[in-house]
Amino acid sequence: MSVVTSSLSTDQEEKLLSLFGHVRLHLLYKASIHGYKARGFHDRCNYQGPTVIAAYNKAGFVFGAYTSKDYSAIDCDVTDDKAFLYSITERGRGALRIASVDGEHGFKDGETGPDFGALYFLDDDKPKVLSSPGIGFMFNPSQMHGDDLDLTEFEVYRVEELGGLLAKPWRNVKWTAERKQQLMQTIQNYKPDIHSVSQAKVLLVGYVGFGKSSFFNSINSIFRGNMTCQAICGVAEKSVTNQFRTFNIKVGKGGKTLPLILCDTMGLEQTADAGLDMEDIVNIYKGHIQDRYQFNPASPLQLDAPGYKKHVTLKDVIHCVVYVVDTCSVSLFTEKVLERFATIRKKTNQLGIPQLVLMTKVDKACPLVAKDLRNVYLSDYIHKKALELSASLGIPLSCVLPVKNYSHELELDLNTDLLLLTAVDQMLNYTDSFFENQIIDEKEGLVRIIDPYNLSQPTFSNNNTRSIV
Ligand SMILES: Nc1nc2c(ncn2[C@@H]2O[C@H](COP(=O)(O)OP(=O)(O)OP(=O)(O)O)[C@@H](O)[C@H]2O)c(=O)[nH]1
Ligand SMILES: [Mg+2]
Repeated sequence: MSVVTSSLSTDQEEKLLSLFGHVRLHLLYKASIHGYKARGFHDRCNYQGPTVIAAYNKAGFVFGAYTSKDYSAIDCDVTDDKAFLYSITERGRGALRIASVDGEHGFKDGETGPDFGALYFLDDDKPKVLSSPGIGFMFNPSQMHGDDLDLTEFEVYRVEELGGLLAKPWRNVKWTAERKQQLMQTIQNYKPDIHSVSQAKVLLVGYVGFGKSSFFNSINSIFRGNMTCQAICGVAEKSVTNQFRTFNIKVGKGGKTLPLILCDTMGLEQTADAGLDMEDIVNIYKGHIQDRYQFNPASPLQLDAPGYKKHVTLKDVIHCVVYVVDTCSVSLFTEKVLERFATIRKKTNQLGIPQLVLMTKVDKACPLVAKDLRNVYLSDYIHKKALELSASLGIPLSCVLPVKNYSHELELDLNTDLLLLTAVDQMLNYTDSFFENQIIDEKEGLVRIIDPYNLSQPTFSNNNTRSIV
């Protein structure tokens, strides 16, 4: 998903949020990117539920309109007793809020730009506002927009209720140092059931900027005991990671290597010719792509290319796939994004690879969680997002793991570590399921093992162990 960022300053955002209860704003439409066109506005903002407009002018005003009703362009007058106009200035201490004159005036829902009567935006598909105080809403024009009707930017946000805290957590976590030690030991002692494989190979897949590289860095930091940044992270229009990386993790500096390899990939993108390609994903799954392979979105790795690893064994293939999703983006998934996930899931299912979902940035998504990470399974909002994600990706809720990655901290934090380690523990459990699925036939102490990739001939072992050579 390409990164379209809000033009609201922190101060402006705070003032705008003060007009509501406990809400989050999701940017749906930004005219400087999507065009000052009524059509573009309706394509992105229709049927989105409650929305708020933020129009900017050179005079330094941010002003607009809130409606609790859908835009739908069906040419009718919409009544809305919750609609209001507002204005924010640098100088003003708070936000000016104007309710409608009759207490129920909303907007005219046609194919034009948003028309609240007193304020009519994107007039004639131009960066302009028509101001007619008295039609539905009454205000002083110099207070509303400083008499400057030319727009420098125009944005529409979905307004999403955050809710409060649930009476009971939907998952139990022991927030103790003992539990952290226990998880670290379990992870260090992990041993795959198949003798020829010594490390679980877990692949992180997700859209640009969702937190894949940060997850590896966070796990690496926990086992190192201090902050690390081996994988490059950041925010950019295109994927910051453009190589395939298979990361080993050591316990302490130069210590024992964990029985886990975290594989970081380039991010997925909306356009077909950009970001990680489906063919490359399959090649990664099958173990054909080597560490540090430089992705080329225009052309997936060919069979005869130098980076292509022809001879692979079960230790080279991916044993567990983790879809990394930014919690803040869950309700903004487009049809295209969902289709892309469905295609990847179908292929992953065909190859019999277990799948989990890592829901990152829970701290950014919910202020109650930002305040205290232990609210993660109590936050109504995070619970709703987990349910929404599970439904839209078609993955059971039990496979959805909310985490907060390290992003700006200088020191480790117990609660952050506990969520991250719980996620890794679950990845190893799922990896076991992958290995267990290799066994299809047991008789008289003989264990027959197959692999979905036909990497080696099915073998028989008569020593009562599950082993493959
Ligand atoms: N607050 C917060 N920020 C996060 C979290 N995870 C990642 N970030 C930030 O999000 C941005 C993107 O993170 P990356 O780890 O680079 O994302 P990525 O999925 O590897 O992105 P690409 O390599 O570009 O595909 C960085 O600025 C991170 O610091 C999180 O859990 N909480
Ligand atoms: Mg990355």
